[in-house]
Amino acid sequence: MRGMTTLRCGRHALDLTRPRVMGILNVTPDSFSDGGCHFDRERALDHARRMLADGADLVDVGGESTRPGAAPVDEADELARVIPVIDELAREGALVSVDTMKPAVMRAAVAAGAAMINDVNALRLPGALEAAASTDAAVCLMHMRGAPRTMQEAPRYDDVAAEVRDFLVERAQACEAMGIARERIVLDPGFGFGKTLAHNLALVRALPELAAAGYPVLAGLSRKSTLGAITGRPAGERLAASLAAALAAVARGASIVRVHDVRETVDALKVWVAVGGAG
Ligand code: 9MG
Repeated sequence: MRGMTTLRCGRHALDLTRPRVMGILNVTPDSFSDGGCHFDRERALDHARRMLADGADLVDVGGESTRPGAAPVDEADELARVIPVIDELAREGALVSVDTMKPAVMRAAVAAGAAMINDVNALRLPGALEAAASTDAAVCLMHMRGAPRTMQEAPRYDDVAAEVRDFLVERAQACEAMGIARERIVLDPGFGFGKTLAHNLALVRALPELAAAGYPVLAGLSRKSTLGAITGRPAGERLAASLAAALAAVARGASIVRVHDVRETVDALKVWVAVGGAG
């Protein structure tokens, strides 16, 4: 099936004829690779503005860490972290995504100006599908096996690529049945979410088959432990590995990459596009 060229995100239309960059903004005290350094609201806003100036097409604002082993966050705390940041960035004209699993946070975030809901749980919490359907935001449906606290405890699949693809297509169909237009849906294999190194590598190789399902694909490999396992480097020293991973993902059909290092990723993608992309 032919891929979609425009993603409808509320009042924004994201042209996907070239790869797009989602900058990561963790408004948490415990996020895995930036050590919670954007927990302070003003610093978070400054960092978001920096990423946008560096060429980020959208910013993903999260108030609950999803790193392996992370503990859940109270709804009130999550709202207090993300809503003022989303409100300000949206006022400034940015395309803002909210990274949340909670229906109440989805509704409040979109009311505050978020134009995408990024749910690592693929709208599976009770009320999440309804909450997303009540908005005009795009939805990113990610595959996760288990929950962040336990997901890395010996994950097993018979055929990881087929199982992830089937799950995501089933979730996309559930969205469409609730009235969420196909043009608002993005799929994400969920690198590192209940997957071993071998699973993650198989999923990168299988990105063309996922993209062939006909929905845009988002890939998040930036600084992840898979890259640490390959290179032997800690999270803060995975820039080169993250750039290679982003290029590998777009070369296999990903339309959006979710990254920490926006400026470098934007440059790498400019070169990739200039030389003719996948060829
Ligand atoms: C919140 N979050 C952390 N990693 C992610 C990934 O790979 N994809 C998406 N959509 N969200 C993620």
